[in-house]
Amino acid sequence: MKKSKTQKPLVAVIMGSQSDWPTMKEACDVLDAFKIPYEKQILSAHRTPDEMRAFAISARTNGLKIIIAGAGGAAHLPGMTAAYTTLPVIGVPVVSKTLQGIDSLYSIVQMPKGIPVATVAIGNASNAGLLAVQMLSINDEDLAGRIETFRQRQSQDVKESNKLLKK
Ligand code: RP5
Repeated sequence: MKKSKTQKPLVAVIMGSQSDWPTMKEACDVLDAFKIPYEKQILSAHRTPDEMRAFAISARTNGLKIIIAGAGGAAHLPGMTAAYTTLPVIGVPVVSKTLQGIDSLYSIVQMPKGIPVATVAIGNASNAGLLAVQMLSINDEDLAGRIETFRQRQSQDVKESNKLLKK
């Protein structure tokens, strides 16, 4: 599957601040590697709450399938976005300056029953990208095959590392 600029985004990568971009870029890198059309933008639950709400409310009708949301500190963006849409939201706790992302993790992972956010490890936006790709592969055999190839290469890399270790 070729990604072209005219393809409608299936995934949205949103983040609370420009300072989250170095982390969230890793999710975009995975989506690029699997040629998934996506959009990205800064949306803050605190600094731009109206824009965040408008985005989340219209996400499904805009053709999006999955939202990856990253934030740090009082990381309310993934949970608030999830409150306004029934699309799956994957939360990325971004490392924070004072509490190293423990605050971000707790803010994102401790959602109340009824409004889930699938939370990845602190700073692991790459896994958020992969999880999104795997969700999309539910209805896409070609994509499922490419994930299988990725997994095989990953296993092969471990085997190669072992060979080097034993030399
Ligand atoms: C959160 O506050 C953002 O997601 C970011 O991780 C954190 C710090 O934001 P900046 O002060 O760097 O803009 O809303």
